[in-house]
Amino acid sequence: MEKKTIIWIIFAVVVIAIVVALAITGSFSEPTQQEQTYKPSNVAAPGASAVSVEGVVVTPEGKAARNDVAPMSPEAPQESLPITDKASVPSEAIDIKISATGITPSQFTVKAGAVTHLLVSAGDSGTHLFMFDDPSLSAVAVGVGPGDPARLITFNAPTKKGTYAYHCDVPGHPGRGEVGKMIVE
Ligand SMILES: [Cu+2]
Repeated sequence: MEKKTIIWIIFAVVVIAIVVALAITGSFSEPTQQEQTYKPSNVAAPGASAVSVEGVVVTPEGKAARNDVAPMSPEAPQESLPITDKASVPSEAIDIKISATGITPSQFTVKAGAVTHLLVSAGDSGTHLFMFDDPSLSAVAVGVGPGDPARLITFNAPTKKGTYAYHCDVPGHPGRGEVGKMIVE
């Protein structure tokens, strides 16, 4: 073998070793962050997930809630009990109404990572299911039936800026305009 070839092989092995070492340390440091516990501080509405003083939406165990799990699973941000008295809802909550004519607002803007409250209700006598298109927000979903009072869900907006589309997941409903987008800036 040529000397040059051997040098290249050694170089490649060293690079691979560094990449593997970085990957291992990365995967070991991540769970530690996930395991961090927070002290629940505020609850926007009974039944909804609490928010810590640091502005992290937490599970009852004080772990950071996850937006990318199945809706209503223990790690997910929880939706509130039906809200009959809207006076108690935080003024910054985004009031989302879903009906056969569409979702209002069809667009809203939030700050990256910020605590976000969505107050979801049906604007007609239909059944609707608010959810985001992106799997990274799969846990942030709220179902409302005919005549149901509004429900509130509190979650941390994505830290990644961009546009996150939402829709009503009842078959046929997106086609009649039950869609919209959340802009994270
Ligand atoms: Cu719908």
